[in-house]
Formats: sequence, C-alpha cells, structure tokens
Amino acid sequence: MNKIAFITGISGQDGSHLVEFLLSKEYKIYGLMRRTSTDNTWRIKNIIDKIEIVSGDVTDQSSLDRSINLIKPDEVYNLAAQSFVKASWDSPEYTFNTNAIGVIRLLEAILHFGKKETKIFHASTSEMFGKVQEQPQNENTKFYPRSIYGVSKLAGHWAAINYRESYNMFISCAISFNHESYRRGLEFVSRKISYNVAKIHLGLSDHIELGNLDSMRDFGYAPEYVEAFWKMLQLDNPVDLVLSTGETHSIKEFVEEAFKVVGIDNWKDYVKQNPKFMRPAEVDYLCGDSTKAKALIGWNPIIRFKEIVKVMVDSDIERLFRGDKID
Ligand code: NAP
Ligand code: G4F
Repeated sequence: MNKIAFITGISGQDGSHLVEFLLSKEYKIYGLMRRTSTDNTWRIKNIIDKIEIVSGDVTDQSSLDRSINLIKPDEVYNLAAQSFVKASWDSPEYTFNTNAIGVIRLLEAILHFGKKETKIFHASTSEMFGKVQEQPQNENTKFYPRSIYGVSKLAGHWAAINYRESYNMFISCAISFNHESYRRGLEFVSRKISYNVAKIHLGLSDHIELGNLDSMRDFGYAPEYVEAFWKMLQLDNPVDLVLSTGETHSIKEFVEEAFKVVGIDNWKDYVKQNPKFMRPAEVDYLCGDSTKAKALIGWNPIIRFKEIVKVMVDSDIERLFRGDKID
C-alpha cells in the first residue's frame, strides 16, 4: 500500500521539492495550506492535481487536530514557518507563535489523533547557531540564536526533542544550513541577487540594492536537502542531523558569481548598499560539519556553490524572458 505523507509548508520552496520527490516514491500526499487572498501555488501548480490540499494553519490547533485525525499519516514533514529572518524583527510575536508554538500544536495533534507509529520530520536550522561558538558547526555545537526567528526555531527544536523523549515519538530534526533553488522566495538574498542580475542582463533594471555583503553562508541545493529529510525518516531510529555542504561563501562572492554568469566583471558598478537591508543583529558566519549525516544517511551534496548560482540566474533569465509569474 502507498505510504501517506502529510506536509506543512507545502507551498514553500522545500515543500514543493519534497512533494515532487515523494510523488516519485508513490506516496499519497496531503498538504496543509492556509488561506491567502491571492493564489500562492506557483511552486506546486504542475502537481497540484496529484495531491490533496487541506485547509489549515499551524497557528490554529483545531485545523491540525482535524487534519491529523482525518489523514492518519505514516510520515509528517513539518516545514511550515515564518522563515524570513529579517521579518522576525518586524513580527516577533507572530514568528514565535508560528515557528515555536506551531510545532507544539502539531505534535499535540499527532500525539492525540495520529498513529502511534507516525514518523515526524521537523525542519530546524543553522540559524540556531547564530553567533557561532565553534567552526564548523555540528550537532554538538552550542546554540546562540541572533534573531527571534533563531530563538523561535530553537524553541521548536527543543519542543521536538522533548516530545520524542516524553512520549517516545519518532521525531527527527534536520539542522539544515541555507539551501537554495530557483523556487526560493524573492526576499531571500540568493534569489534577490539571481532575479536582479537576470533583470540587469535583460536590460530591465540597472542596479541592485543589498545590505551586508560580508556575512558567510554554507549554501546547498534544496532538492538534495529534501531527499535527505525523507532518508532520515527511513531510519529505524529518530536522529538529529546537520545538513550542510561544509563550504562557505560570502554574499559578496554570491553577487560576483551571479554577475559572472551573465558575463559582467565590474559587478560593483551595479550594486548599491542600502542600510534598509541590514539586520539589528547578524549571523556572520555559518559552515556546517555533516559527518554524522554522511555516516547515517549517506549524505553527499553534489550541487555546489557555483552551480547553484548558475542554475538560479539561468532560471530567472528564462522565466523573465517567457514573462512567467515568478513571485
Ligand atoms: P518558505 O519557502 O518560506 O516556505 C514556508 C512555508 O510555510 C510556506 O508554504 C508557507 O505558506 C508556510 N507557512 C508559513 N506560515 C504558516 C502557517 N502559519 N501555517 C501554515 N503554513 C505556514 O521556506 P522554506 O525555505 O521552504 O523552508 C522550509 C522550512 O525549513 C522552514 O521551517 C524553514 O524555517 C526551514 N529551514 C529552511 C532553510 C532554507 O535555507 N531554505 C534552512 C534551514 C531551515 P505560505 O505559502 O502561505 O506563506
Ligand atoms: O537570504 P537570507 O535572508 O537568509 P538567512 O538569513 O541566512 O536565512 C535563511 O537561511 C536559514 C538557515 O541558515 C533559514 F533558517 C532561514 O529560514 C532562511 O532560509 O540572508 C542571508 C544573508 C544575511 O546575512 C543577510 O544579512 O544575506 C544578507 N543580506 C545582504 N543583503 C541580505 C540582503 N539578505 C536579504 N534577505 N536581502 C538583502 O538585501
């Protein structure tokens, strides 16, 4: 019989890649989506008729109880989050409600209405390392979040561990480092760069405004990360794993590489720094050590920095050229 998966955050970058992966494994898929005033299914429009969308919100306990009771999933992937770090200074309470209490709500729903053997994946983040206490960061590195986003994800992470230990639930958390794709939201720096470089290349714009160019991130490719999420749930025991490439690059390098893709070397002529995009507290440096993931799930990220940048810039050029709706 086909396994049943329930995904929160199905309309997001990772949710859309995960759905495609699970369909290839012949899962029956249910995805939680909240009501929005305009359509936001652009990432899943090609497969939406192959899945069931359930209306609900991780800030609403009754919708989660109802969903889990109806679906009785074999696997749950909890990807829903207010995932934009910068927005957590504007809406701290909402961010915490979604990213921390939302995890507790979902786990309560599974505890009371799910099957005993339901396996749960939770999306934790390298933002929990924040002001990093060692380099590179692994599963034992001390956390030091630098935003309410990081604080909320750390609370969600510990909630997941607590439910695992309290109720013997199968809950695994990936501490994922930045992973990107052509489906990244336009507010994130990677996509903001690829989209604007594509516009400059096509003569649709003449500059890009950015904030801090010195921060360093361990950039991976999102489709490889979602496959790892699935692999974590195929293990016999729950586990928390750092997922990263072990390579780190500055935002400046990302900009430089993106302009290179379109044959522009004098990138500085096109970039303006705008304090509006700076953060009150920054995560300066992230670089992960995924030795444990390599041992347990054979983690071996193939698509690396230069290729990621190229895939994203090329995709934006193509979509702008076609006039696609891309946000
Ligand atoms: P994303 O593109 O921003 O997607 C977030 C998803 O969560 C969207 O589908 C969004 O729905 C949904 N969502 C937000 N608030 C919700 C709510 N109250 N109730 C139900 N759904 C809600 O983020 P992503 O990059 O795919 O990331 C997926 C998860 O991985 C997140 O938990 C993020 O914190 C974590 N993570 C991501 C990265 C990364 O580099 N991408 C790294 C580490 C961890 P709408 O479409 O309605 O907004
Ligand atoms: O693209 P970002 O907004 O991603 P950030 O803050 O690293 O968070 C992402 O990765 C986390 C994992 O480490 C996830 F948990 C989280 O959900 C999200 O997916 O910013 C990256 C860096 C920051 O240092 C930021 O200050 O880019 C810098 N930056 C410089 N100019 C900018 C800009 N970021 C954005 N979004 N926009 C700018 O104009």
